[in-house]
Amino acid sequence: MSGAFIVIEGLEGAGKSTVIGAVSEYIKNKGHDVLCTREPGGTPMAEAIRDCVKQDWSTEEVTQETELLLMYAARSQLVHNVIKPAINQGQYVVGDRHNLSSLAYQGGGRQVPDLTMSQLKTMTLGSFSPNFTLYLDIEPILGLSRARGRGELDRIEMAGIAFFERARERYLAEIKTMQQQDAYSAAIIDASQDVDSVRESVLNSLDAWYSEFHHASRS
Ligand code: T5A
Repeated sequence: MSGAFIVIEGLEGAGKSTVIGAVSEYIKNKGHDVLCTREPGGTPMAEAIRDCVKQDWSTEEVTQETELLLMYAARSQLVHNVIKPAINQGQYVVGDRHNLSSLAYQGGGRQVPDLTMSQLKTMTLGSFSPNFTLYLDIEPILGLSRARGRGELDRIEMAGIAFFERARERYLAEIKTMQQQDAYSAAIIDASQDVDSVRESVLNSLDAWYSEFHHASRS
């Protein structure tokens, strides 16, 4: 039996890492093996790319093309070497970020043209896409203040507020399109709530998706 790919998305400080444990726990309780991944990262090479994209290169400008290509290089390594093999073995993969992050940050935030985004996606992932996306929606000001409370901001987190407003707008637009194509493919969670309420909303949405997914894969 094939597994599934569940992705948690959202801006900085939305609470993705905070809810990932609850998502994994839910899936394990349903009797499945779970593998958690993060992007960029998740293989030795992709983790090296993560360090590279997050660090501040001070005097050297990181071009938006470099940033974009590094994100897709890391994703290609992870999907090919880890995610697809795990799903084929029946595991449920829970991803902290995936392709939607690139659409939001590089497509929306950095304003990389749509054609470039879709060409790169097709080249590296083909038709591969998550079974379910949980988008934790938060105003950038609140998310960034949470991220700041956690420690120093990295290179991407230091982009201006307008960058994150554009990223959020793109997230919301993409999620809307996904839901129009398949109502069960994605859910929006109000991430400005307290931790317990966010967790509860996440689990309710996950439960609705799981019932539908399980039902569809049995019939
Ligand atoms: N990126 C990534 C791209 O530009 N393009 C891409 O294609 C990809 C894949 C990744 C960076 O790379 C960029 C996006 C990022 O800038 P990262 O370290 O993985 O770097 O960054 P984030 O995923 O954004 O990690 P964060 O830790 O900032 O966000 P999380 O995981 O959403 O937030 P979390 O859970 O760590 O929480 C942050 C703080 O808030 C508190 C937590 O305790 C923690 O202190 N918190 C709450 N406080 C109050 N109420 C709640 N509901 C809370 N939930 C969490």
